[in-house]
Order: sequence, then structure tokens, then C-alpha cells
Amino acid sequence: MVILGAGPAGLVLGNLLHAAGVDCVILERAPRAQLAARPRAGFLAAHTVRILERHGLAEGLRRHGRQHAVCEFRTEDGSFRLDYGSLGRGERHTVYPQHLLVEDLLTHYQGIGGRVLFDSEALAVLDADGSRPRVTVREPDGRPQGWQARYVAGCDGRHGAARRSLPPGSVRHHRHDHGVSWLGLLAEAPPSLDAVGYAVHRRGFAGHMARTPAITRYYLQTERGTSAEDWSEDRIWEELELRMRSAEHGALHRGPIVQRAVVDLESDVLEPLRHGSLLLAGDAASLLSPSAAKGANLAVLEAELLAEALVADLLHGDGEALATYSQRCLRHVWRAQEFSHWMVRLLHPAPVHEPGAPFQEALRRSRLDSLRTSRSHQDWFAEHYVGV
Ligand code: RFL
Repeated sequence: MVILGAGPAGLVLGNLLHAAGVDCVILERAPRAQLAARPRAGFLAAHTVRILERHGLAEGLRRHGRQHAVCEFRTEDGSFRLDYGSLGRGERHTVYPQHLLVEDLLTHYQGIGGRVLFDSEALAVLDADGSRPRVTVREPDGRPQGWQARYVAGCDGRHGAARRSLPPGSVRHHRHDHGVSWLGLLAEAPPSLDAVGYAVHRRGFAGHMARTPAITRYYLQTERGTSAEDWSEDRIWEELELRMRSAEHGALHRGPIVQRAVVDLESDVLEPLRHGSLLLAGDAASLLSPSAAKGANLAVLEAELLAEALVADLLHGDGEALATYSQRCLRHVWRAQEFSHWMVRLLHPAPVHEPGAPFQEALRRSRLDSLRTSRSHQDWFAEHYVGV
């Protein structure tokens, strides 16, 4: 079994397969040091934590993760808080930075004797329509290498070799561009509020998410095509203060901005999540906009489903679960896409130059008002916000 990519999907899959006795290797393009230095996700759903616990992979997040269950909306029509931990199914997030989770998963995998090759970029997956697919790899010294296996798991993200190797027409590619961009920021500053903060301002959306007691993630909606370098630290903090209505709610805790990148909010889904012997999981299978923090959670869920299906097939000759793997994942994928799409429309003022903008804007405000006042709407929100 060859697994492409040592992100959350590839590492959960590798851990589960190796623990079950399936011979596997993970090929990772990046050097090891880079994996522990890529802060991305932070909000893990209760379901994700249960999967990691079930397989003995949750020690780090149990020790250092923090429970989180409140979000605060600051809007032109006032502000309100939702204690989502006491709504819906009563579930909470665990805040634990993705790069720490990746480090934990890697340490565990190597600790049980799992093989991972760093600096090994997969170039292509060949012969996936047969039962002996091959992976061509560029080794650290530049030499081409090859691997052959019964199955290849494409867990190498949106720009990986798995997606590139799919023959034209072999899967359906659904894409959606939300037409919105965010400047994603990581500040070396303590969180400024005890909740996830969603600010909707006529100048655009601003978001606040705690990562650790000393690190906070912020987002600022920006014009499409803006470069992160166009934003000085002073301009970033002034804009955050303005959109988050600090004059009314209190100043933000400022600190150095240690990471900044513009993200265009796009979503896509490959259907099915499989071409012959090449199976897809995580961002390689579907990309979610970061609006609802679902990507890493879905990656872990799919990795567990894929691991169970592969163990049944490879060790017990039972291919039933593998045959339905894609169909079972897609139910979760589309639900997560639907909720993320709903969040995008909730959080961004309709662009003024678009026809029908005033109508869309009135709908958006009504949606927020319903969320502020309707208990059943709040229960629905909580269930989907924490769930996968
Ligand atoms: P990853 O994490 O991208 O890992 C893929 C790995 O594959 C390697 N790779 C290759 N290896 C070999 N050969 C090749 N040709 C290769 N090409 C790539 C890469 O080096 C990498 O190590 O994919 P995976 O495992 O599917 O995990 C997906 C998650 O990383 C992603 O969905 C989340 O980060 C999304 N996301 C969030 N998800 C959440 O659940 N909660 C959050 O709070 C959250 N916040 C976020 C996010 C994504 C963000 N960005 C990146 C837009 C916040 C941000 C800013």
C-alpha cells in the first residue's frame, strides 16, 4: 500500500493500516521539519476527537487541546453570542493546532515502526485502472524512483500527484468559486475574546479564532487579486479593530503577524473518490472553503473509513466496504460543503456592484436575525457547526 502525503489524512490512514498489519509506506514531498511548521486548521470537531481517541492517537490533543463552545457575531444590527456547546447535540470543538496534530500522528506512526519517506515527491500514479498501480517519485537526490502496490491512497492535497494522475473524464469535478478572498493571519498575540469572533462589516468580514493562549488566527476579507504584502501590520490591526468594532467591544490584543496568506474561497468535490486502484481522501478528494473549519475534520473521517475498507479488503478478502467507500464519504462531503457554503453567504456582505445585491444583502441580514432569535435555527447551526 502506498500513501501519498503526510497530512492529517495520510497520517491517520498510515497509523490505522500499520497498526492493523497492512504493509504500507507514506511518501511525503516536504522535508520533515516543514511539516511541524505549517499552522493551518485548529478547530477539531467532537467526532474527529472520538476517531483519534478510538485509535490511541489523541494523547497530545487531550493534554494540550482546549475545549471551545462559544461564538460571537458582531454585525451592523448588533452583536450576539451562541453557546453552541449547549445547543444542538451539545458538542464542542477542541482547539488544537493542525501542525501539532500532524507532529503527534507522525511520532506515533514512526514509533510503531511505520515507514515514511520525506523529500519524496510523487510525480504520477500510473496504471490505476489495473490491480498493480505504480507511483513515480522524485527522490531527494533528484533520481527518479518507482513504487508498486495493490492500492495507492491519494492524500496529497489539492495540488498533489493523485489528482493530476486521474485520466480525463474518469471522475466528475464539481467546482465552485465563492468570489470572496480572505487574508489569513497568524498573530503572536493572545486571543482577544473568549469566543470565535465573526464580524460582518460593510467593509467586509473579519474573523477571530484562538489557536493557543499565545497565538490567534485572524481573517480579513480582501479584494480578489490583493497581495498579502499590500497589508502593513498597522493597516491590518486598524482594519481588524474597525471591522471587529473594538470601539464598542474593547481593543484587540496586538502582536507581531507571523504568517499571512491570501486564500481565495473555493470549493470542489471529485466524484467518485476513486479511480480503479487509486483512492482519494482529504483535500485531494474535496476542498472546502475555510469558512466552517471542516477540511481537516473531513480528512480524518475519510481516513478512518478508508482504513477500515482497505483492511477488510487486503487482510480478509472482503471488498464490500471499499466498493461503497466513495458513496459513504460523499454524503459527509456534500453536507460539509452545504454548511460551509451557507457560512460564506452568512458572513460576507453581498458585493455592491452585483445585480440584486440589495436583495441578497437583506436576505443575509434576515438569516443572521433568524440565527439570533430562533432556537431551532440555533440548534441546527450548532449541530452542523461542530459536526461532520
Ligand atoms: P494536507 O494537510 O494538505 O496534506 C497533504 C500532504 O501531501 C503532501 N504532498 C505530497 N506528497 C508527496 N507527493 C506529492 N506530489 C505531494 N503533494 C503534496 C503535502 O506536502 C502535505 O504534507 O491535506 P489533508 O491531509 O487532506 O488535510 C487537509 C487539511 O490540511 C485541510 O483541509 C485543513 O487545513 C483545512 N482548514 C481547516 N480545517 C479544519 O477542519 N478546521 C480548521 O480550523 C481549518 N482551518 C484550514 C483552516 C485551511 C486553511 N488554509 C490552508 C486555507 C485554515 C486555513 C487558513
